[in-house]
Amino acid sequence: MENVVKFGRINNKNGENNKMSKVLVTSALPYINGVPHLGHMVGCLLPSDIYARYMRMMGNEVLYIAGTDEHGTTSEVGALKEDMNIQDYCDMYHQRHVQTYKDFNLSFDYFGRTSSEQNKEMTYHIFEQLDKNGFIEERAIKQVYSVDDKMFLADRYITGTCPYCGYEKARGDQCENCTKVLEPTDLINPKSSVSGSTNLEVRETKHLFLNLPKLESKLADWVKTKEPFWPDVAYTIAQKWLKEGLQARCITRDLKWGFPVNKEGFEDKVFYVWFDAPIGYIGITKQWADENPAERNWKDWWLNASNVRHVEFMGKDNVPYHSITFPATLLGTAENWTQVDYLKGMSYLTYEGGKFSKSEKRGIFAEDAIKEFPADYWRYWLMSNAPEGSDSSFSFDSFAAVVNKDLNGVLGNFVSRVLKMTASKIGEKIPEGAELTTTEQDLIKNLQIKINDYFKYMNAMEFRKAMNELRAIWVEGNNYISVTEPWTVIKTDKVRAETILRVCINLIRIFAILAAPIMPSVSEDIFKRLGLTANDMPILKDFDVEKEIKMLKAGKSFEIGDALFERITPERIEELKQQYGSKE
Ligand code: B3M
Ligand code: ZN
Repeated sequence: MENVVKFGRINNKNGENNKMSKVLVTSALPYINGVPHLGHMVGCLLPSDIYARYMRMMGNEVLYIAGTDEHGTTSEVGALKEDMNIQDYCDMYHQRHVQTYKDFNLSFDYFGRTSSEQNKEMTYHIFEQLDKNGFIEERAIKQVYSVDDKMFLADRYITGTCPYCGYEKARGDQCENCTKVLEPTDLINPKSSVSGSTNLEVRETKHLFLNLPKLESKLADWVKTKEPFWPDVAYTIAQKWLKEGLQARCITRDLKWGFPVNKEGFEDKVFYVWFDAPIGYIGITKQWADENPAERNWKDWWLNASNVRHVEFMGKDNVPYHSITFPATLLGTAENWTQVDYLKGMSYLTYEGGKFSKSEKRGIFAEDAIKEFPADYWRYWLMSNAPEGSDSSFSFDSFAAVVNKDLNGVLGNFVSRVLKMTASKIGEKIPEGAELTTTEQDLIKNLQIKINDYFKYMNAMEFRKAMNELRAIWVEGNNYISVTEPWTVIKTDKVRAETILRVCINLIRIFAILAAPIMPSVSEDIFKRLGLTANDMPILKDFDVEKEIKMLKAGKSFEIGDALFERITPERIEELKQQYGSKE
């Protein structure tokens, strides 16, 4: 079979180039309740950042947008549990999200909120269009009302005994034990998981539904056009949903926290969180545009926009919303909205073989992670072990092994060895030396192949493979210095030794450039040692090793600096395991 690497819209299956220069990158919007753990980081936030950085370095115009997903029962219940007013609760958590992402060096052009005025405006507009075009219908449904909590309960906030397997903590939407899908009314001895109250009633209430069946054929046609571009996982999920036939979806809720429905007779209800959350990508772009009037208009990215390639990152479970529900919502408006061109769905990260759990104090949360080690250590480990295709597991043993071996042992060691050797044998300046030999020509050839592969995988968002190439590129440096032995050569041929060290220092620069999307701080740090700034960062497109390896010229001074990475000791690993609740 032909080996096709899918490139989003850059190349289709036939390898045809259809490159566009405006790239709109979005990460699934993290729920506001609670703080993100490493699984959230690697599930959409970090890969989207790396892709956005890489696309910028490739010379594209990038808009990278995300924000907190603030509405819904989870927020109401979260605020209730922390005994806070919901607005204060959201403001506080929004700040914590912002701080954490800043600490992790996520390069959003704007990180907004789904609760913003702009998103409200956008949600109302899209709803009105859908209603006008006949895609909204009223239906009466039966829902569980908790008399003591004074609220309708979302299905998952009702627990009871599963009628199929007898599991006592089954939720109203699904039994975790036997995986049967349930209706809350199926549960034996149901109770509210908000207060534990059993004083529950089934009440009939009127709601609004998005008539997906009516949009189905239009949607199916649209999905079909994506076949050459979407990754197989996303395309298969979308096809499966279409094959099973779409159901109308309820887009309103009996809650207080959310956007009040802008339709007569429904003013006491709010839009369902999954209705306004994806619209949030657009609403948040408008927030950005309103605050940065000098930048482009939000419409240049979203409405009747030309040449925009929209790439979305999300956890696998979010794929149906992004490939079916949201695209159908936009199609139903009959307006020309930017739709998703490529969806990257990630699997899950487990913690030492189990689940991350805040309540059980198991797992390392992003806020704590950053206190233990610099962001780049996490960024590198997470992307090298990204749950692509299948789940992956975090363990401190693996983390320490990767930091010690790849970062400290290969990259860090090469940088310090080369700079120290040059400084002590020749001086803290790039040595003069002579012309390159066939040894260097071979090195250039090998590196060019590996670098092309690295770009190929980054384009295709195959991050684990990309990280393998990056590591292999660093190893080339170590191999080169082992084979050429400048420390021996210098005794008999100083000029040749200088040439080798000059090449090595140029390799350090190349390594820093290539690592920049993954480890931006380390990259900057290396640049500083070489007397370079962000302005010296080249555009990666058409990266030519032959040319790049000659960029740093003789006479330019450098600094050795401290070790780039710290070695993690076995004692430290044990401490971390203790502190963050590892099972062992
Ligand atoms: N907040 C679910 C999640 O974080 C949801 C994503 C919304 S994307 C529009 O997994
Ligand atoms: Zn069950």
